[in-house]
Amino acid sequence: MTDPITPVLTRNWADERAWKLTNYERQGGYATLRSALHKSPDELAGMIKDSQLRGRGGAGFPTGVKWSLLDPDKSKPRYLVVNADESEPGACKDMPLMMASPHTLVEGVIISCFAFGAKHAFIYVRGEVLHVIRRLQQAVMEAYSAGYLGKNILGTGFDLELIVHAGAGAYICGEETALLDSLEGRRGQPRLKPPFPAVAGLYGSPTVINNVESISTVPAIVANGIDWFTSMGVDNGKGMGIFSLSGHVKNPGQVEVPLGTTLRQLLDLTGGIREGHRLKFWTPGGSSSPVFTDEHLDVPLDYDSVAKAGSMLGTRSLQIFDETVSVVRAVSRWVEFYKHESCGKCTPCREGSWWLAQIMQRIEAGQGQEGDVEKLLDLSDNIGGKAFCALGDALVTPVNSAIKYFRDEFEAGYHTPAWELFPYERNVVY
Ligand code: L3W
Repeated sequence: MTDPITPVLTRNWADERAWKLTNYERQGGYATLRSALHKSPDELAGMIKDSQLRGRGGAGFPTGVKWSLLDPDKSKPRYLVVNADESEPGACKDMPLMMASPHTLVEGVIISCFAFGAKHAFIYVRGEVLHVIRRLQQAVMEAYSAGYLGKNILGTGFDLELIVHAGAGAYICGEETALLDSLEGRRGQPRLKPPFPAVAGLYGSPTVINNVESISTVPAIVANGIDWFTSMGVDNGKGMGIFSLSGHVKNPGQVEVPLGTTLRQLLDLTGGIREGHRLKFWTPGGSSSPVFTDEHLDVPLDYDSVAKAGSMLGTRSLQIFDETVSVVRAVSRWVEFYKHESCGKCTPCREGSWWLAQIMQRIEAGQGQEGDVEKLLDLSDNIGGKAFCALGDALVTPVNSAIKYFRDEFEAGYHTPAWELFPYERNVVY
């Protein structure tokens, strides 16, 4: 692999005050918007479809196809909602993107809305990240002052209002329909699909919901063309993506590379596992994805290859754990997280997460009971695919996969606490 680093979205992250409008414009920012507003909306939407850009928020649904599924009835307003509720344990790509380069997202929002005919857009940001909310609000104000937002944008007759909306700190509001409920002022709980938001979304109107990174990629595709974008990545997974590495690596952080790059290559690029230790397990897509091991070091990190290995590519949140970590303890923390974040709407997730957490805690404490592993698997079987939304599947995925690869460690928890098996864990204070 030659020069795999592909700085597109991350290109100006290291620049001084990259987030300021003047600095963004100095780097060519908003030039794409100026040219895009002289193209036809259909041409722009066609470009995104032909680029084969797939959603960067988790599910990987083709972005241009999603736009084309909007209800064609133009009597209702259309909305764009940017899902900036990044809250998955391990996920850290949208927040740095918005901190370093909020105008890339704002420019993407304007071009996208022009392409599919929306006059109102919302960026729904996770409530806990006040610094990101302020940074975005400042960028939006700058864009209004410069005539990129509001009425008659750049004299073209196109109007767009963009609102930054802070959530209240609930993980479930990253699920797109719970996000809509929250945005409408209700308690965030998932809605039944269909109808999909493209038909009946915000206030019952056709709504596109896209992830921050997906929308931020739009200006680059419009500026550089379809061939440029499709020259990166693999079949069915075109372009580049921001991967976050965290945990026991020498250099945690974000790295932007073509889809299909492997963890082995990413570790080579970033300095590898911390000195004197070896990889034990990792997640390809945050805590909602299965636990992978060193068997999976050469799995290309693209949608299809990761699916073949039994996972979703998800948010490309690579959490890396070395041999000092108890897998039981790590999975127990994630299960606790899902129990806390379960919205309570459906029984399998509400009750099941509680039961899973109870069993995980006693195994972690060395007080597991004969048959607990079978109980975990049975419970998982009654939650996965049977919950109202994807949170149920997310909850059981790390449990099932950890048992698959580390069953011995779970069974050792019938008599030995995790912190005795892994002395490093004794120092962990909660
Ligand atoms: C119109 C159809 N639209 C599907 C749309 C649908 C959605 C997208 C994917 O999330 C993972 C999960 C979580 N007409 C359509 C259609 N769509 N068929 O395509 O849909 P789906 O159902 O495959 O996935 P999903 O349930 O939306 C699945 C993760 O995504 N997740 C995402 C969180 C994202 C953030 C973020 O971006 N900041 O927090 C939440 O559940 O892990 O595995 O848009 O409407 N016939």
